[in-house]
Amino acid sequence: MLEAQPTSFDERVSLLPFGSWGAGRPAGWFDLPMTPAKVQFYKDNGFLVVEDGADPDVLHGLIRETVALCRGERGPIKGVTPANPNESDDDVMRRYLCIHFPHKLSRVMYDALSLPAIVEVLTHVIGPNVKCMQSMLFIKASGKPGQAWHQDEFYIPTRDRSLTGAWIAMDDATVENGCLWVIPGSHKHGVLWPQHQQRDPRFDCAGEATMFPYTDADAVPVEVKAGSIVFFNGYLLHRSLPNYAKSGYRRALVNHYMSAESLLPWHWGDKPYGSIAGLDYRDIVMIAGKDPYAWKGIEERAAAHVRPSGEGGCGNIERNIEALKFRNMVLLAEDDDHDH
Ligand SMILES: O=C(O)CCC(=O)C(=O)O
Repeated sequence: MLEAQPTSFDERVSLLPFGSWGAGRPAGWFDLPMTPAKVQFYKDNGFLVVEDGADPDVLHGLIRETVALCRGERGPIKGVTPANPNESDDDVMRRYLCIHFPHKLSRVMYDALSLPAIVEVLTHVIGPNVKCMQSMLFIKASGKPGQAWHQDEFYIPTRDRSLTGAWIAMDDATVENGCLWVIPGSHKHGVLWPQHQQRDPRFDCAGEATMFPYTDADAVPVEVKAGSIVFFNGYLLHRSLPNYAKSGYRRALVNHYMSAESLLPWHWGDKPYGSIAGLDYRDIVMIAGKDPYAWKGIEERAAAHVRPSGEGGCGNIERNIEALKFRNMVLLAEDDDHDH
């Protein structure tokens, strides 16, 4: 468990919930529809927030599904121990920091990939044809660590720099409970900064971006109300700090998207392609427009799994293969049971 109190916030930052807002919403907090000025804000800063992007029904559904996934009630998840009936939802949720690919098992999480607010923003900042390749469910109970500075394109390499995250806040996310922090404008260099292995106990991620021309003082907290959606560019430097609150969670469903025109050379280690230029991860969900590569079909390349502690980042090939094998093994065993 981490210490209850943070030690490294600088004096600019209030620990009172939404203390960073000052007199009102900071720049970049918007309603829909999108306008050229909002798109420009995103281009200049690399992020924006849409308040009420997920309505209360959607939020309740996501929270219900989070409990069901953690209890093992939506099917096999590598790393999830099915809960026994006398365990409380809290006891079960506290076991997991992050579950990758929840949309593979939960219809509600799958539907949340294409919430109207997400489609509206992404078709403005990416283009008319948008695909999703990943979802991650952060549960982050009180005491759980954050994620060190990183850029998502370091992990999910698009060919046209179109990677965009949509981070759906399921609880109010505050400085105290470990909201996102971003360095506005840091995406504009178009550079992927090298990663080093970090051992800071505040962070789960093993890797941390280095050598970038900013300091922590350039970062701003992105405190948002539950139901807000934070959109951020795949080159934007961002991190989160631990959940220092005495109780509760900082839950968020984070989905990643890109332009459907770009191939995606991601998780390809198990595929004997001739040239790196042809690599294209096809375990995708189209959320807007047309898929120019529909003729390739869709492949099953990943299964839901718990992110092992200390192995941050947006997944890796070994974990995906293990998760798929685990899921297939459980499903086969269940089939056998039914046959006998
Ligand atoms: O939600 C968090 O704590 C970190 C999320 C993140 O870094 C990401 O989605 O890339």
